[in-house]
Amino acid sequence: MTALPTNQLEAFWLPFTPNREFKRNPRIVARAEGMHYFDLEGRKILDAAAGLWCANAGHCREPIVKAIQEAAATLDFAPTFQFGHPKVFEAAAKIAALAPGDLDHVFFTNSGSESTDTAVKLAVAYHRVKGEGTRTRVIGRERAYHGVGMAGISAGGIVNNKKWFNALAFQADHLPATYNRKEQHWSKGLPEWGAHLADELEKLIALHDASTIAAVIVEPVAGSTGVLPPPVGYLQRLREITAKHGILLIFDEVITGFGRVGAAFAAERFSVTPDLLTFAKGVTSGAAPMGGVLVDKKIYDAFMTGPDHAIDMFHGYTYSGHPLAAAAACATLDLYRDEGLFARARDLEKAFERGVHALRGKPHVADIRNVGLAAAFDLDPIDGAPGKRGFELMKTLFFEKDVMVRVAGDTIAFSPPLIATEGDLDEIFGRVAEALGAAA
Ligand code: PXG
Ligand code: PLP
Repeated sequence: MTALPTNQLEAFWLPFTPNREFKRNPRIVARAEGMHYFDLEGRKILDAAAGLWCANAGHCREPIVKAIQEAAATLDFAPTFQFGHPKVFEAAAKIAALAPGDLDHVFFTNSGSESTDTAVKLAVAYHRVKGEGTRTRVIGRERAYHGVGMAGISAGGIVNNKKWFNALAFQADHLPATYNRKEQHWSKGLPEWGAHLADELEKLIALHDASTIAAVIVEPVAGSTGVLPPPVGYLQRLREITAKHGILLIFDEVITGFGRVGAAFAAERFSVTPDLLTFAKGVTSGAAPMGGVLVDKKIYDAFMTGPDHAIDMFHGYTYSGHPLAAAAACATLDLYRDEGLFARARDLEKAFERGVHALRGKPHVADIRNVGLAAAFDLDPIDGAPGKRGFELMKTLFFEKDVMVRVAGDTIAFSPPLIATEGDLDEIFGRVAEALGAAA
């Protein structure tokens, strides 16, 4: 097959995509292996995005494929409401073993969005079972992405994801974004400027009172809005302030988890342990849908107090801990360990940093940021057409330079699989440099 039947293109409404434009000249991938996608005609495309921040182990890795095949043939589905199956316990134990501090328990979901909903519900419910039912407010941050569920759009900080749904969302307040181009221009890794922005939390607490606040949720590194690493000391300060006021701290590690920042979690890399930690994507290297929330022991224990026959938390998804996803997670986590991929990401970080910052000075490149194996650059917007320059560059890279990147407005993001070689990184940034040059 060299093209999709045109009568099939219409039915699928692609998420977060301009559908009419897409369907005029679709970007279709049909196969994947290691660092590459292949289109319908077999054209090889270098994956500089791990798909969508997912395939940290690379694509179609044999141990993961085999685990899913075996699971499908052994136990297709089993409920986790009132029943269990071996792989879901194994997966939870492996994930908890990777997590810092007392993050000892895992509540499974199927996506990052469900993980946000779950974490927020657990936070509010925790305060209630502790006798502090007035703590219901959630504090998010400007420029945050926590998915598209109701908790995600309420706590999130992206206007286009919120504005049509305000009537449905819950009331949340927001910390200021940590990015400031004037103060942080061209910084590599964590910017020096900005730790004081965590003190804005004290102002929100003074405004609302701690007794009304359940949790603060942040991405340790904001991903979707352009890879915004936290200022040095910022996360530590958020941790101190939340602890002082009895507010739970939630890290959304849907992107930063499982090696993306050169450690199992950003919590480990930055030595700050939250009370709840959400994950998805890399837990299965994207090979099966799975997400979840790592829960501190004190929170879990607080729910284990009712009568023996009574349900301790009224929450869960039919597919929480699905056998295929659980098998994929176990195989993925073993692969990360056996190939030392988190350490590999850390080792590659400097070469990756050099590669992306070499784009400084190319036409229209306005700023560049990086941490771990995540990086992004902003392009100057075209007057009157914000997002167009980024969109066109993404298409040029895909169709003419055989590279897949992620675009968000006029920002281009990179998050290659952690199996990338320095040669792969040279290829990626070399081809991007060519495309930028041509766009001048
Ligand atoms: N939290 C964070 C921090 C995320 O990055 C979600 C929650 C939601 O996960 P689900 O599985 O419901 O999509 C995400 C997802 C991008 C991009 O362009 C990022 C995500 C998803 C799609 C695109 O950066 N992150
Ligand atoms: N809608 C209906 C009618 C259902 O029966 C269920 C689950 O049983 C759901 C929604 C929720 O689906 P899920 O558990 O996959 O989130």
